[in-house]
Amino acid sequence: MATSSYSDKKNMIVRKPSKSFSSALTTSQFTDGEKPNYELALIQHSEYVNTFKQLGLNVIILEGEEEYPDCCFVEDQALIIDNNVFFPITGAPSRRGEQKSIVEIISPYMKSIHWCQEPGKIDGGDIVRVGDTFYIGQSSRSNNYGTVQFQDFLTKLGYESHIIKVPGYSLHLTTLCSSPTSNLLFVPESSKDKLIFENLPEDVELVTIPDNETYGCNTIGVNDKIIIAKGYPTVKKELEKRGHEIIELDMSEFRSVDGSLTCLSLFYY
Ligand code: CIR
Repeated sequence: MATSSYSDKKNMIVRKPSKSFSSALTTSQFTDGEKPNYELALIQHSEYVNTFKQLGLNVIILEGEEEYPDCCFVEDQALIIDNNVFFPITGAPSRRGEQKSIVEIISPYMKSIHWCQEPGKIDGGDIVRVGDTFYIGQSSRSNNYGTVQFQDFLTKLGYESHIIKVPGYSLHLTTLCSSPTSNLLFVPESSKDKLIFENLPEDVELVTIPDNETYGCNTIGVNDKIIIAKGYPTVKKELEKRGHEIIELDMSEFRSVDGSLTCLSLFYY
């Protein structure tokens, strides 16, 4: 999840794809509209989980909920910062029921609990943390009321944050960029001038990636390794050039329904 820092990932919550996964919402941003395969998604999901387990994380695995085809994308349902949680009202009404089980499982571990208020809407997929600066995307899923409420929550926690417009061709901010370490930010070439990262910390290097590798810009840094989606050679090369060890995961089934690496997890410590 894009709100935890590079070093504070110890515990993780994931949810298996549900049997209805092939009906998940999609803009077909990355595909020609083909439906994902549930069985293959389950295999890819278990590889994802095993990777984090091998990296030393304690992983809580929730079962898929059939009435919610998008329920494996837990990132959208809770915005956790230093074990304080802001529960959003997700932008897609069909996904709101997914939150109940997440609230139950996470709340006991949190220092404080906050709730988004109507008419605010915000998805976890619109938050990108770069070091200790947060960028909050306004997108088709996250409106002004929601992003301002979340910004207020961050301010109370002592963090600087900036609202950033997500271009209409992208579902979320995390669909376009990620910060795998506290001083790297990956952005696709043609989105570079559209995403205005105000006050980007001086030690952050912005790495541009060719547009045909946009999906690969979503990465996760954890315990000295960087997890990337399989099939994005420039992303891989740019990270290896900087001395990082890479783990590649096949994400084909999640990609077809706009789901990236970060979308499948929530982290806390
Ligand atoms: C949706 O449209 O809500 C899902 N199919 C994809 C959600 C991806 N989540 C994320 O980027 N955090």
